[in-house]
Amino acid sequence: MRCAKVLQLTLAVIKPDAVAHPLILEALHQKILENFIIIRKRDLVWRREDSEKFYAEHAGRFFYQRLVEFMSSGPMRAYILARDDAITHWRGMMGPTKVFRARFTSPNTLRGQYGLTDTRNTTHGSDSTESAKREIAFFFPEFAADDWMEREEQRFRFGLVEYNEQSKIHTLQETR
Ligand code: 3AN
Repeated sequence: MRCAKVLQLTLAVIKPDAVAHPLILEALHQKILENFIIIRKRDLVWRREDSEKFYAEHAGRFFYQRLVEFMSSGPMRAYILARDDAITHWRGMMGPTKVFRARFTSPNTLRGQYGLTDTRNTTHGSDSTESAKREIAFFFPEFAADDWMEREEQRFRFGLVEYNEQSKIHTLQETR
């Protein structure tokens, strides 16, 4: 994938409802591959405290307990994704938060296709550059996003990017 515009990073998560189904997980991974450079990928399980911390802004809302329990109920997969306008692009692919609305108004989105309920809605995506930075640090504490933008962004934009079938991420082909 070659891109003339500056690459933006976003955090994408495949939630436990989708990771529980290998075929859905694979379909989502393929959709991501068709649209993004995959910078990092991590499979993980949250403790309840992780879930509470991540969704602290929703504390007190009627769906909070349900959300916190669900997000720590099983394995999920997080990605750092890159492309131009990555945040908006991934959120567009996800579709509306509410699955029944998504099915009706945006049936081709990921939530429209695979979402189960408003809580178990398949994917998460950062909604701004600030939240992308915070959320990338939450899932990938060792990843220095500012350094990546400074040192790697142009190399990924103009270099030869290849997909590694084993690690399921993109890497730069070394130039000799
Ligand atoms: P989004 O994930 O689309 O950015 P947010 O940030 O408003 O949506 O909500 C975070 C998560 O909280 C959603 N992904 C969903 O799992 C859950 N959630 C939001 N609104 C509702 C709702 N009305 N009922 C149940 N769960 C909800």
